[in-house]
Amino acid sequence: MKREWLNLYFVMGSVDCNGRDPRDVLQEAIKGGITLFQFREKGDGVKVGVEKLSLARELKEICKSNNIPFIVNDDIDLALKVKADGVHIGQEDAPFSVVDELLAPGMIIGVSCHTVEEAAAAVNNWADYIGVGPMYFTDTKKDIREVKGPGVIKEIRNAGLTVPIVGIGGITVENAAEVLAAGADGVAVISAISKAESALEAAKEFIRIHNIVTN
Ligand code: 3NM
Repeated sequence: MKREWLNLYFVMGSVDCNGRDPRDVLQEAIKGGITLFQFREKGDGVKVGVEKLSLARELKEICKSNNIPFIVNDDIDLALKVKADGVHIGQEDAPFSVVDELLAPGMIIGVSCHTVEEAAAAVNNWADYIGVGPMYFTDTKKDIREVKGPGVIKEIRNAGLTVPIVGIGGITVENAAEVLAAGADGVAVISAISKAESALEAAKEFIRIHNIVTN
């Protein structure tokens, strides 16, 4: 995978869009400049079964026609069915060795990590990138770990790990620069884009900040 794909990683499911159509929100976010998309259908009132599959297919098509890689959260079966570009797994999901065996060759594997130890283990298992969080408090995910801030990313970099990293959890245009300055390649966000008045403008602002901090 390309490290630049992590510049602005938009994560979203049907319940994250304040009642808006997730297809419209994704299309706006793409126009605003997101570089990677993850379908994460989690929380109360989510779609299941054929409805989940059909939404995944539609979002995948939107990504494909815009050359944005499409990642599926946690659901390997779904990822394979829609021919996703990759999967993202948490520490509590299926073990890496199991996931790796099920995936098609070349698929991206991202792993959620919360400590230097978890990051080192993910790297040993050939994770393509890691998501480190929660950077800040968030209401979007109910079972978040302790908020440790961007310092964890600094620790991971200081331990010599060069793995592609995105920070996640409570990231907004106000604090994204700190996460990038700590050594992240990019930020992963849900609500700051999915619930923004304009997903397009929000995404544009994140990209502007990324350009300032990394140039
Ligand atoms: N993972 P928002 S925090 C999906 O800490 C997810 O690993 C987290 O949503 C972690 O951008 C989180 O709205 C929710 O805060 C991110």
